[in-house]
Amino acid sequence: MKWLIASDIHGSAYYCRKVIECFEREGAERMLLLGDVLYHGPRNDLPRDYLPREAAAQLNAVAERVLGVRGNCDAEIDQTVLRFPIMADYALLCEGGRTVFATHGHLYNLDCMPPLHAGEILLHGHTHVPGVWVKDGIVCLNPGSAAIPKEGSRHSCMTLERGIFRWIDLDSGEEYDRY
Ligand SMILES: [Mn+2]
Repeated sequence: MKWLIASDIHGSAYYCRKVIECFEREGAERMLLLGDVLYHGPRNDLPRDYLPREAAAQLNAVAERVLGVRGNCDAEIDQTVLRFPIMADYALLCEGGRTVFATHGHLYNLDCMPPLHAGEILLHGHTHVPGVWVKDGIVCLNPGSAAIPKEGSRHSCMTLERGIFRWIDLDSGEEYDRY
């Protein structure tokens, strides 16, 4: 099973389209969105082509293959326009024999770890900075932000297949890191 993992689209129709193009190009079976899907949020500048209704329509066109968790910018009203679930604080995947705890990152993160065990994976967005961190043997992975990357990072998403995570640059479509 191949996953496309993206976070923090924040209503950018331009980068939402890039995520879906990456999803199709990579041949992933499911898309996992780690929250902050439609609303830009009061702390962010507007992303490129900030058109939440258009982003919702793009995602709804592939909704039967999309799963989501709730970000701190996702409200009940956002769920009413999206045809896939986004209101849960976390989702658990078992992939390649490993437990993956997928969440937005404002509730669970390196400083507030969920009850995982060494070798398991905490997957979150929220910081808009891609990367890998390890704490007490738990691997914490961040795909970065599709629309509003921070700290000089790229417009980014990730794939997961057979235990391998690959970071993809959404502008070039190229892999730029893996774990
Ligand atoms: Mn965000």
